[in-house]
Amino acid sequence: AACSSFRLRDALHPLWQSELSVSGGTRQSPINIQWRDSVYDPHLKPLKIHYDPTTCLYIWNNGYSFQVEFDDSADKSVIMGGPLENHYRLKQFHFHWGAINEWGSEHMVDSKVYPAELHLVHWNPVTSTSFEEAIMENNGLVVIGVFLKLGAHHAGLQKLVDALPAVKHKDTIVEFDVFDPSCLMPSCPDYWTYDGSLTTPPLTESVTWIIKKTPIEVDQNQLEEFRMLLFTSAGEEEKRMVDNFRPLQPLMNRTVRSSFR
Ligand code: SG7
Ligand code: ZN
Repeated sequence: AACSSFRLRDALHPLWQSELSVSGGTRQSPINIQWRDSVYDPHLKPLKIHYDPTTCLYIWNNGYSFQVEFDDSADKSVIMGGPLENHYRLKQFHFHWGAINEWGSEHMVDSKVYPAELHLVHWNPVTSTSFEEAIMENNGLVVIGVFLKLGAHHAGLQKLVDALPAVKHKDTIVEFDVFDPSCLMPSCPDYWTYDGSLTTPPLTESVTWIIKKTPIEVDQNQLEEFRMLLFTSAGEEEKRMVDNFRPLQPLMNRTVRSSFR
């Protein structure tokens, strides 16, 4: 029931009206990960994350989500290992969430939806000279997805939540230094990986997705603070920033690999 209702709402949502005209590709995201159809790959290495907290720059409301941006001018905050052939630089992270706890994540696992999903966006500095270039390149980007579920208060997330009132309106931006996003990573190393796309325009099929199996826990108040943000600029009629996720896309001819049995 939740499924059919959010499909309808998505089709009506201003964020996605432009998408109705985008023709379908062959490796679009997000997807429903069917646990039993995923294939264990013993060659998948553990993902290594080295984030330098001093590369964190600022937080902004871009009218889709709130986003934390990093200095990516050198190999300071990088990931490697996992399914990757070289290191990738952290550019930004952002979240997708629902108006209520029953939906909000972009990916699903066995049709289970989480109330929110964190995306850490990285680019390949070996095959591209900039993030903008990497967006257009096959496997130019790696996005790590982490599900958020309702549970205990998350102390690491709270530093972010405390900054949100300052970026309530679209196109507002404030400094946000010295933050290590690895505090938002679940301790369990298990993940799924598949070839996909950006989930917002330009929807380019340039993303290696790494979806962590285990969610992190956040409390109700923290999710409510996400829902206080606005899609709209100061002076406009207020529209709450909620339901900023793309609907599921067909798996087509793809295999989801797992790092775990
Ligand atoms: C959000 O998701 C923003 C976008 C991001 C997009 O709308 O974070 O970032 C910027 C720079 O506007 O697009 C190219 C890019 O990172 C899609 O990212 S996602 O596929 O991980 N959801
Ligand atoms: Zn995203």
